[in-house]
Amino acid sequence: MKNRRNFLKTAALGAAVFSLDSVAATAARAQAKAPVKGKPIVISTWDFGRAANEAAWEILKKGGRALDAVEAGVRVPEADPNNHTVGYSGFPDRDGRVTLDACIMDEHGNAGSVAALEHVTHAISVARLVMEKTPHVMLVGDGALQFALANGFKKENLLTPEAEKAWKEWLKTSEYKPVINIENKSYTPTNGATAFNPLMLPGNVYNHDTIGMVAMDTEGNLSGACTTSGMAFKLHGRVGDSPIIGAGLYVDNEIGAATSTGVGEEVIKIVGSHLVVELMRQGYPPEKACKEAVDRIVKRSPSKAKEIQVGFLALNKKGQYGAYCLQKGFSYAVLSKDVNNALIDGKHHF
Ligand code: SD4
Repeated sequence: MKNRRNFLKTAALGAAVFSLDSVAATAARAQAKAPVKGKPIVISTWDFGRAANEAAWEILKKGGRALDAVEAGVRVPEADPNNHTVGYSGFPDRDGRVTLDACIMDEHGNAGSVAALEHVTHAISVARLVMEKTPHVMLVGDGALQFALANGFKKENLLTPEAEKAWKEWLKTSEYKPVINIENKSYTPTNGATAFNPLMLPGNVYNHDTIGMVAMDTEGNLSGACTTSGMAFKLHGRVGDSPIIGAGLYVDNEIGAATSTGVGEEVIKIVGSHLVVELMRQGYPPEKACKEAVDRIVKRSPSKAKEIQVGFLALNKKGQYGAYCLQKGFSYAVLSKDVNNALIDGKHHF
């Protein structure tokens, strides 16, 4: 009797799982078949996403591959000496070392990533080579550097005088409190992070944040890229969400793509970008999927969520896009035949 009850219970559970699976599969099939309006399209985080989108568009408009577009796109902020949160001239860690995190995914679900990479501006291109030339997904630290050098990248000094000055200023207090909306020049942190605010240093060049970019090409294929110097003055060896497949970026060519920006620790804990894509698989539109991921962070740590920024950005297979973030101030840039590289304010939880 007991065995029969157990059998029935297991069978019922199996049926429930099966039906959930088939709901998701049916929704995915419907999404994959739906006509795509407005492709090609590229979307990316923050206001510097606009310059990055322009570079991506050069490839997309000629019918090029989304993968090439996202790589070319994010290389723009990586090389920008005025951008202190991505690539060259990124803020260093607390030991004065600039360490970069980046990852990339293509339409086949291939993935490549580097973490804590030093001395190479274009971390995204190294990540792409990891994807294309090795049997691995992720290389870190000195191994990533050696791989880059063996593949023709030149060793550079990424620490610019401005970034070094900001680091030395920070050393006076050595207080590690991430500043919300580092791109928002008028923002005054509520978490007491007043002892060092890079935005207040002379020249006010200390703006912006991680770039995450997702794109769909004329073939309807999706790819994504994410690259950053991570949290300013982090512990040496700290890795954020940006190079972690599923956290800072995820692409499923049947469903959609998502990327994130903000305090990576919170994104990693909910495997944020993968969560957004899986929610889209279940039929959530992009903005709603991003909102659900943000809500998950709030639910996990309500008091911390008030003090930090996290933003998600998503594009589905139908060419629909959306974003959601914790705090006011997150913006994203959209470029397609119909949208002229508009900078859009992400809706926010608080
Ligand atoms: C990180 N998500 O390293 C990145 C950096 C970022 O606001 O977006 N900072 O956690």
